[in-house]
Amino acid sequence: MKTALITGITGQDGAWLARYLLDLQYEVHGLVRRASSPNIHRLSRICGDELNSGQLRLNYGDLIDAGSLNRVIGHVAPDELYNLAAQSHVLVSFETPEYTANADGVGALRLLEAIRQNGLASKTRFYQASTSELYGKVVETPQSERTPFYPRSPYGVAKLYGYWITVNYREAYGMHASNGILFNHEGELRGEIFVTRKISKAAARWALGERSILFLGNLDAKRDWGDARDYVRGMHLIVQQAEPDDYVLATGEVHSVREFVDLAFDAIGVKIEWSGSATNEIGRDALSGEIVVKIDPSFFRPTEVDLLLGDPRKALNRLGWRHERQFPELVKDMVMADMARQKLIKANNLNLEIFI
Ligand code: NAP
Ligand code: G4F
Repeated sequence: MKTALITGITGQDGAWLARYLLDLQYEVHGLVRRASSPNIHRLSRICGDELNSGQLRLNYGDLIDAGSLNRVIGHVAPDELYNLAAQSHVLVSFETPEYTANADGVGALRLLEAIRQNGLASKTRFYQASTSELYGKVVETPQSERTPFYPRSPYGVAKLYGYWITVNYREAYGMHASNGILFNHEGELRGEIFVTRKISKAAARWALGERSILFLGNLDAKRDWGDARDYVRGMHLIVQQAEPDDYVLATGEVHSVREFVDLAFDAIGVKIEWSGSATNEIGRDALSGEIVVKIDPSFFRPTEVDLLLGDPRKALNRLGWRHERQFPELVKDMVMADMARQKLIKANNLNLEIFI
């Protein structure tokens, strides 16, 4: 039985990766931060039995606390360490740039050092959650492993350090350390302030009669959106390779935020009619004329990433990885999952914060 340690296990990818590894009979450990309210709702939903049985174990620690990382890594001595923990919101990184650098950049270094200092450099394989945000103001399209980086946010810059320190420890100490350069991936466990989940939740509420206006930022931004469950399968494949390396995981398809809105509302039978431009653009229900979407400039980023489109050919050729779930299906499933959740919340008068 292999042992894996996942940082960021309470997040979207961490929860799906835990599920995936548990199904492969791994013993899974997660690093969690202490929170004043329970924040393991994703794990409880999809790994509840294993949490209870002890096949999934949680350890307190924090990426900005080297001592805690040394202790947990020494105690678990994992065969595989997946570093998924991060302050992962791009706009928030402009509000908390120093913290983001500390957790997302130096955090990766702390983990690599903890592996070394515990004498595990030749045992523990390391996966770093790198990101398409590294390409930022893209210098070519589509973006591959050979495309130069040009990050456009404190988040992107912090992740740049994480990327290179992973490469450096691989080269300097012969560690099995790899980067997955992942393009956006979504699903029903996505955090609610990322644009896809914000839209799927708004569509679900609209369908259930809660007709509040959805305020969004840049509708023209284009992303290469895949399904998170396909991407955690790719993370695992990267770590299983004989030689460590860096891989882009992407769908190779691009869609705008506006298209996401169109499809999400289409899933509930509402056609959106767009009018106006820039900050005055409005999306209405074509049938009733009700306003569904408005622009709120506070969601604009000081420096935007206009377009991300990945070239996943290396992952296909070397790992045999490709995304399976198609974009329209992903959007529809997210809306349906939010509808089911909203219905349950309403029917049982549940506390939203704890349930979601
Ligand atoms: P997420 O849902 O925001 O989860 C982030 C996780 O990191 C949470 O478990 C969070 O814990 C934890 N965390 C944050 N700061 C920490 C700290 N200082 N110490 C320990 N844990 C900390 O993110 P995600 O979407 O699953 O993404 C997973 C990773 O992939 C992230 O590194 C992200 O930057 C990267 N990535 C994501 C995508 C994407 O499209 N999803 C694409 C490329 C790369 P709490 O629950 O306590 O907040
Ligand atoms: O959903 P987003 O916040 O994701 P973003 O910035 O692409 O970052 C995500 O993907 C990265 C991989 O490329 C990860 F590394 C990162 O951790 C995170 O998971 O925004 C997507 C786009 C942006 O261009 C944003 O400006 O949607 C645009 N947008 C328009 N209105 C909005 C909104 N984004 C958010 N969050 N909220 C809005 O109201």
